[in-house]
Amino acid sequence: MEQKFIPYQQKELTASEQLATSKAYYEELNRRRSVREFSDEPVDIKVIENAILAGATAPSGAHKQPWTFCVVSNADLKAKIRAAAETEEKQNYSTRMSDRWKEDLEPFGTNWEKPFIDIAPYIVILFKRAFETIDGEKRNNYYVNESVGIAAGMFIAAINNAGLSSLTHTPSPMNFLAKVLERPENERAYLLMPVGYAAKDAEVPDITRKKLDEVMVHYK
Ligand code: IYR
Repeated sequence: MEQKFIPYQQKELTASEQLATSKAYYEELNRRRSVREFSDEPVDIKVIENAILAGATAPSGAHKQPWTFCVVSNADLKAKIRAAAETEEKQNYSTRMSDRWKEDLEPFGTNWEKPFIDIAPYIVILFKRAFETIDGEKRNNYYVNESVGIAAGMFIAAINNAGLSSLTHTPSPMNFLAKVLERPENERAYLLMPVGYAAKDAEVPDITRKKLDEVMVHYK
């Protein structure tokens, strides 16, 4: 297939505008926190739709866009997902996770209970699409984990930008999600993200982020 090319119009900023906007954007993202206590306050579905559109602008291998964002607001489905997630997590915390792992998590106060799945107005389950079936032929997608990871990051940033909170939750194994949501065989659950307002009394651990010189190496 012949791909048509068109001129690209790059946004134009002066050097000082670049400095100011890059700093402001960093500060905006630096306010984001993973939240485990949500309010049940409703959120306009259009905000979620816009955040999904933002996530779905991510670059992807050969532009295959190998993602599906499933949005669950149905209470019965949320209850089913919570029950299945808690069953897996109970196993994780009691037998599957190493002592070192549990020690590392201890400061964050996580456990097998996942009430946020019922409480948050939306649960967004991001599926990666391992392959597409075209004319009855299975075609693998490319760099699926990388592509879907970037889409997740951009979605999370968009949710934060809209004044909402999210949590990246990875109950494992996650295959129950494809079953509960009756996803096609090419889709595998990648991340589960409750989305909504943080509870009024929500607390987050008092953590700091690595300094620039710990995360950046400049080869001049
Ligand atoms: N998936 C479990 C455990 C968990 C693991 C890590 I690493 C975290 O940063 C947080 C939680 C859970 O969601 O509780």
